[in-house]
Amino acid sequence: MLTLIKNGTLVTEEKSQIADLLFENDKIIRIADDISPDRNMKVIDASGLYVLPGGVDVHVHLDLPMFGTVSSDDHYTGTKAAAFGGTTTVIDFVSQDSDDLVKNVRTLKDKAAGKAAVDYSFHANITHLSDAVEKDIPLLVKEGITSIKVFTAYNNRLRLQDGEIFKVMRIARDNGILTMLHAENGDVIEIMVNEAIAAKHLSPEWHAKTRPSWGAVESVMRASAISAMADAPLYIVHMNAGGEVDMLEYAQKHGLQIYGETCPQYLFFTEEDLAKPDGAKWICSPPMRTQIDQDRLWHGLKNGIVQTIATDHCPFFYDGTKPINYEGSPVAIPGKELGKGDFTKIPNGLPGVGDRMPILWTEMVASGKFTASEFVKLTCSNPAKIFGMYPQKGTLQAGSDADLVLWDPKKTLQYGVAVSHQRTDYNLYEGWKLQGFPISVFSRGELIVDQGIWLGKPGRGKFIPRKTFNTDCLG
Ligand code: DUC
Ligand code: ZN
Ligand code: ZN
Repeated sequence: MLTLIKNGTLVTEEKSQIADLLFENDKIIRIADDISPDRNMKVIDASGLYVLPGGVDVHVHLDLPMFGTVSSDDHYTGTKAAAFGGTTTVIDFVSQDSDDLVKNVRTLKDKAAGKAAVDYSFHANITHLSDAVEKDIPLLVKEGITSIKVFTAYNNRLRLQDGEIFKVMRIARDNGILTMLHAENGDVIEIMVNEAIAAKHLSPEWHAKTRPSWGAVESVMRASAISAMADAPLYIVHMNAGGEVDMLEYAQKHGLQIYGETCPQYLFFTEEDLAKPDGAKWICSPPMRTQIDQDRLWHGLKNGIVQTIATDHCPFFYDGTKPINYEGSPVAIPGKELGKGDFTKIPNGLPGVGDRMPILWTEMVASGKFTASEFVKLTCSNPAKIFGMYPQKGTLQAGSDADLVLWDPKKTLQYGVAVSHQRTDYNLYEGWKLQGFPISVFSRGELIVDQGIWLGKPGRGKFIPRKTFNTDCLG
């Protein structure tokens, strides 16, 4: 089956051009100034529309057990929400539930397979190190998994010691695996949380006060130094503090191969949001910071210091005692109310996978601050390149998957929970006025969202085995 998209403005990380794009079944086969339609082709007139590669969100947590509940989007609802927002590939995380890393991966593959509605992959968390685990890390590559995440926070749960991180990075480097870092200072957090509890400082703003940004800054510096000593590449997830950007820039200036990711919540909100009556909605780890931090993150994005914008999508209901209507049925999942009166019991995480592309388009492209190509670079192509999926994902090229978004730059709307499809009862961007929105979304050539109508199905998404890390991935 051939489909011709005519007269759209095609956007890649390099340029925007009015051109025609032809795809056959699941692959783009030709891009040219003028492709003549023939009678075998379905023709779509995209005059006045942008044609973007499907978004690539390399940081989501679907169906993740936490705080005695579970993140409220599973591999179906989360990938459906992604699609509505113009994202057609997501990367979730495999928890180290046992020391058999391959078994953990296969269990999550089985769980996601019947549910995912867009394509997906996984990173593997390494949260406990032993000789057996060290031997298992290289086996991840055969499973199609070429990135692992380590933590300098969550003492006695997820954290590795510095020497262990050093060892993991060397094994990763030798096997073409990219190490990712959750950068916070676990020791300081533990002390400050205990002190806050003792002093009965239990409201949500204490979540940010007990996780100071200096901990994130020193952790980025420490891990950069470890990556230098291990001669291994490093990717810093969910950057939130201006000082992290400073450290990243310092490391990059010293020739280290270090990449950075931030997320919309760190670009648009501050710790003051936690002090609102419904501040629990903004609780995530790391927390949001200050306007100065936001400004430095934007500077990092604009100047190539920070390479990607993902979401850390990990939604919870604000009030999980009250059902919402989801696909015609009532759904209620315990959420932020679990921590009423005690911030340490509020599930950490926010919705975002469906919000990312529309919110960022409005704030970056419609505002005139970034070009459409810069937007595509940060949300599609750089993530695909760094994580071994390019050019299958993240761009428009002959041979790429036909993951396409027809984006209407003139469409205006008031955004919020009624528009987004994330399975939760609130939206952080409630009432925001948006300019520009995805109207049709194709995943591997299949039209899955059309003018607000859902045409996708659970289980149609495929696991994408990823290539090993390429030191030259960003050229
Ligand atoms: N942070 C969150 O807020 N939730 C899930 C995982 C994470 O790193
Ligand atoms: Zn993290
Ligand atoms: Zn995360």
